[in-house]
Amino acid sequence: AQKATLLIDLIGAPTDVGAGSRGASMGPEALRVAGLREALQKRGLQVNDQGNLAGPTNPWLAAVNGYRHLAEVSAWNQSVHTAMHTSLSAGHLPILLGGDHCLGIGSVSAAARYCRENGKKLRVLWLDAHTDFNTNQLTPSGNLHGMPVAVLCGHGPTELTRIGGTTPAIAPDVMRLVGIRSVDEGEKLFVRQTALEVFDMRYIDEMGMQKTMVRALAGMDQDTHLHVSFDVDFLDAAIAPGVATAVRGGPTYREAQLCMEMIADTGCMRSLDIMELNPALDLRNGTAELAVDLVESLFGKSTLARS
Ligand code: NNH
Ligand code: MN
Ligand code: MN
Ligand code: MN
Repeated sequence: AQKATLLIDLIGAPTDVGAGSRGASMGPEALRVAGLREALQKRGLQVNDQGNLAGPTNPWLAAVNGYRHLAEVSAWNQSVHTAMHTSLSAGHLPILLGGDHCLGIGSVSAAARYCRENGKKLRVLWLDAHTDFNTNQLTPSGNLHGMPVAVLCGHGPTELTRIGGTTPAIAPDVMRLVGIRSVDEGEKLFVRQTALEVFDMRYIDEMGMQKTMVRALAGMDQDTHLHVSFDVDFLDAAIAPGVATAVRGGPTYREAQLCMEMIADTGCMRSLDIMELNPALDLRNGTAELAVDLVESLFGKSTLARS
């Protein structure tokens, strides 16, 4: 019932300024070409494509003080934060079309601020091969797309940690990371010290995706705002080549579908990021089409459900 009245805002953020390879800047257009708007409309949703946000170009410079392109990453995240927060405040469901995953800072902080202002509980599902929990001390690359979870938890440069209005933007216990299989050496210790709730591939292999998602979604109720941050490299490298940091051993097509279907079943998802899609590395836009297919499941498309 709530679905019929939901208005979806598509917000494009065409940048790769936080990544280690160029190309995620083309992600928003590839998702549009793959039919994202039409797929959502077919689910009975109203969709308003806001077009793309503007921001600085990628200067492609070396890291300074352990960060690449900090000023540019900050500018892009400010506009993402404002656009997502404006959409949420209008009662819409924003979908951020990335863009690299550094933009999760602006996006999740907007969801957190909206929850604070409206007395809602926040849950964040971080679907990713990586924990994205590096700091400038720990990072092997200086790329800020490897740091958004740490920044959101208050670990990072103030120009990024304060974007949501409070520092930290979120408590670590609202986060659930699913699909993890690539964590840098220093990052591992920090993840353990922080007691982040991580469902890595070992866990998924042993328990299955069904039990994994029951756990990751446990404790939510009708006052919970669920934000899903979907890094497309969550998916197994063999089915999703269109990402810069593909890692083998990820969720299969069926496991990913089940994950999305179980999120849909909660009825709690109120904001979504689709991140790190890199059309320069994709094959005939197939990874974009796969992402759209999975997003349909996130919005309730399953075999026998009302089409
Ligand atoms: N952990 C690596 C780094 O910090 C890679 C991060 N890349 C990602 N994260 N794509 O999702 O540089
Ligand atoms: Mn990521
Ligand atoms: Mn990743
Ligand atoms: Mn990534």
